[in-house]
Amino acid sequence: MRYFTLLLVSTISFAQAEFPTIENYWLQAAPPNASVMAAYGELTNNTDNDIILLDAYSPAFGMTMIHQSVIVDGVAKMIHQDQIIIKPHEELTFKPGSYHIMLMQPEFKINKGDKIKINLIYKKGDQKTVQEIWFPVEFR
Ligand SMILES: [Cu+2]
Repeated sequence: MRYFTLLLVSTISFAQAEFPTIENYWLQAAPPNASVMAAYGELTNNTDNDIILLDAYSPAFGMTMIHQSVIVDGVAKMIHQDQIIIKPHEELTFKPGSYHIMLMQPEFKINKGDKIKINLIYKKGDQKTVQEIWFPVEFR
């Protein structure tokens, strides 16, 4: 009589946060009393899955949005982005005249040389994940 052992291999999967790498990131210094500022950077998805950027939040500002600047019939407009999908091994570039993180209603005076926290918020399944980045304030 033979006895067989049934080996059950259980695969445990869990939602692991996958973030893009961020390079060359900065918050554009503005004149004193500016009510609107913008932040930029290069996000690269080095994973094998889509990364979905939903939103941004900074405690240093009353309101933060992800925008894309476009020119429609010769008029510059900013379009709010509900989400941006970064495909595997592709890059999303935030730069002047294009995608940007729009920062409104600064809570305090923000100077060149400061570092300002911006949380980038991603969609992962039913959950949201947060990537905390400290953006240097620079004149460029
Ligand atoms: Cu904008």
